[in-house]
Amino acid sequence: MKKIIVLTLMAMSLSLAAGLAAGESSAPVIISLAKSEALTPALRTMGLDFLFERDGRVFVVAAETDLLKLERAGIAYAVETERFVPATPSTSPARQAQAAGGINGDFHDYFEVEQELRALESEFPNLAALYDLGDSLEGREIYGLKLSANVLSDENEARIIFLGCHHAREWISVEVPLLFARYALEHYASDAAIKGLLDRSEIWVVPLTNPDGLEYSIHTYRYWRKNRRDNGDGSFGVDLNRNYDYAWGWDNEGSSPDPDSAIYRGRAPFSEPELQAVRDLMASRPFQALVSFHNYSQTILYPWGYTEALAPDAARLDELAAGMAGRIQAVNGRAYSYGPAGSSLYFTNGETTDWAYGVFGTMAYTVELPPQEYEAGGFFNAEAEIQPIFLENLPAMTYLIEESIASYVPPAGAPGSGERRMRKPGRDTPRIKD
Ligand code: 0X9
Ligand code: ZN
Repeated sequence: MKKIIVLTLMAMSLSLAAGLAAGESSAPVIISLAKSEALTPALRTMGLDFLFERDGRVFVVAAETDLLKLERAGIAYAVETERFVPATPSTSPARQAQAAGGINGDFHDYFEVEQELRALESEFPNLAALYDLGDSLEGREIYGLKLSANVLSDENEARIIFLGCHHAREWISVEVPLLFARYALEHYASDAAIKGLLDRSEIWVVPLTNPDGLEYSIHTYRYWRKNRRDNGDGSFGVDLNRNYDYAWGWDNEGSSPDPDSAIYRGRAPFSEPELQAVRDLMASRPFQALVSFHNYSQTILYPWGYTEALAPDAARLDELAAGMAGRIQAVNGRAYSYGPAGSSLYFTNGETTDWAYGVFGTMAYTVELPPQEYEAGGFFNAEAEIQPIFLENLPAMTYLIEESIASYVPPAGAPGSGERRMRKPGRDTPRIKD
């Protein structure tokens, strides 16, 4: 568990910028500040967008307003932007020009995610069912693909959910859950272990939680993080990983009340329709485990994120995280750190895993995918890395499903009694019918 302490140096990918669009303030810059005991408390209250620490300096993404705050406080900084050109762009210029997949290359955009999910449902009608969980602000669907043997009947089974892309620029976080769905379905017939999982559990894959943001990141501003809420003051976006209703707005360090901030928490918990969709699904049936994929930093984090206090189930959460990290490392040799989120570089409040664990007791994880460091590409994963990153996460995902099945205690009166028969995701979440 103490591994997480090492994470004070990790390249946490909190955000590179809130992004820039017409009507918004000028482009943010990357700055560095000398780290000192005396300075840390002052910096912590400024709601800064931390990137990482290196050689005694803290690197931060700063908007004009942040620079003013620092200047007023008499804190010296150095502008470092030019040192940070993405090392491994997701697509080469030549690839961009010709890519059949468009400027996003092998990464899926909203339309491609939709096509793939529909294809999976029609190829595997007994194992996959597609649900429309709700609409985004701009009217795109939030899709959930349910994977299970006898998928059309509600069985009393352990349940796990894999979520992707709360943050728009974290393209790889779409790919891992999406590729998992195809892998599980294609291997059901030939791989007894996969068959065993789908026979005894229900796996929900929601690869694209923030479709408006992803489209904006692909077509307008690669570093966009939030959704596309018009905040009405010239700024856009709510951080979907700060808008859940658990410890929402706990302090101004773990999230920001400032609409222009990259970690803006929104006007109220669950103000954002993308998260209402996740909330309604999770409230409709119990989930034993959850993984929300992000990048970057090669880290597995578990509650709490809003405080350094340990969660009641910290020992078990840590044991499962260790199990996942070990299985990941065994594949490509890449080490993922793990530990309680609040002991990492920064706090978060109103965040996914705190909510899932705090409200439902779900064993909930944030998996920050590669790379480990900003200089190794940050949010830009090479297309050639998509498969290796998926394949290294696969045994961690199957392990968590297996553990969820093993520790599942069916509720009284079930199975088959009908007393706990699950309902469909609800009135506003009809099953998709072509
Ligand atoms: O800040 C976030 O929402 C997550 N990192 S990211 O760079 N992908 O934005 C981390 C959430 C986990 N919680 C804490 N680190 N406290
Ligand atoms: Zn993220």
